[in-house]
Amino acid sequence: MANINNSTGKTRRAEVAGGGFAGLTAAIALRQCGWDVQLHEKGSELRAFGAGIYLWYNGLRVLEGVGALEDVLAGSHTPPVYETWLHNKSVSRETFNGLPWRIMTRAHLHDALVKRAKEVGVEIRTGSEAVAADPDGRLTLQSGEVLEADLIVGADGVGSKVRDSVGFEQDRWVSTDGIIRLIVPRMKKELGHGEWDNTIDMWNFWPRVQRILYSPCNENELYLGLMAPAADPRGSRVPLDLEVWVEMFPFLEPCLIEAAKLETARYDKYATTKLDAWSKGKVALVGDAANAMCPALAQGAGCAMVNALSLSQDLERGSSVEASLAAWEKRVRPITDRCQALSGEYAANRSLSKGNMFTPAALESASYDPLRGVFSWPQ
Ligand code: FAD
Ligand code: 5PR
Repeated sequence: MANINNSTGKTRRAEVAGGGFAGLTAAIALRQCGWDVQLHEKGSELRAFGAGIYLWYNGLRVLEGVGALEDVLAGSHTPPVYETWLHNKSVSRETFNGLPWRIMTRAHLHDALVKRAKEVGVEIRTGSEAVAADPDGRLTLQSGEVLEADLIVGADGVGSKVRDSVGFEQDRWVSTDGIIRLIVPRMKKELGHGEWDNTIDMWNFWPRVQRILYSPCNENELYLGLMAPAADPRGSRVPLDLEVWVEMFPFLEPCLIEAAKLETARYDKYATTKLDAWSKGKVALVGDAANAMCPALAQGAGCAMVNALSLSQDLERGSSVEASLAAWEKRVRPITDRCQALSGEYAANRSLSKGNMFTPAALESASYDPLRGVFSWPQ
């Protein structure tokens, strides 16, 4: 299906900067609508950074829409229960009224999207860094090359050069808590008796603030998020300070020993970005470039993917690219804004430690179905 530019008579063309979850989703969705799409990734290869990721119904529906759901479901996991512990006692066991959700490694999700992008004919350029964009529809690369297009998508993450070159008013801040994220072997046998297929969010405020978010990704891989305040030198140390973590979580020792072996571990603080607008002229921003958020509700990638897919829907409906981008932001941004605000509040107040915090408001964005434009799931 060709998607024709009325003034040039040619198939409409999009240049996408960034090969993360947002850029790949946008590229596939546009391509499926008949656009010619070129995706630029500054890295020398397409790969995912980080450890594990949660996707909820919204993200899973996007995957269905872009034709990558089957690949993602194979080799990922839905825990029977999302448990919260406070000082090693269970305070809640949530199942979200049957709302579909899934945990996977980031590499697994990324591989599926890359495979699909290639299948549908997205042209992928690695080692290609975008340095500037122009609302008239131009993307400038580090190499000096200038590309003209009907649409420029800035999906180049929280430090977006596309965004900063165009100039948006922005509000950015960084949190006081941070996290070490790792993938380790499940070690099921060594862990012994316990509901180790569950997600378990283990909070401790005494004698120190330390939390482990235990998240099985599949039979073999476990995603661990080890949280401590940035001001705690031992809790935030990488590679891991094994002693301080085993002391607090002795029952996880077999996994923590594996975690401490990982030399490449990083401690990351949470970044939030809020912009006055998501688009200017023919330039649209998606994902962390537009709305990085705290991870408490595990919705950064989910919202990014919904917004990337929705962009292609509004471009199908609208008259000009500029008008479609404005309509897109008006339609989907309130969902992301509410999610970002609540996620930030939860992170600041460490609210998840209370348990039963996945209220209908907290699950609003997670329950959005971008294919039908409604907040409901099959029950
Ligand atoms: P990125 O993943 O940052 O991708 C940007 C890509 O662009 C990269 O490949 C980069 O190399 C490339 N790039 C950068 N600059 C340029 C340039 N100038 N030119 C070309 N390419 C460029 N979300 C969830 O949905 N579920 C979760 O469970 C979850 N957990 C999280 C846990 C933590 C601790 C954090 C911090 C975030 C979490 N998130 C989660 C949020 C999620 O990780 C992000 O929102 C999501 O990855 C953003 O994707 P993106 O494609 O916008 O950006
Ligand atoms: N949920 C998830 C997550 O990865 C984090 C948080 C909540 C899935 C951070 O790693 O509260 O920070 C959180």
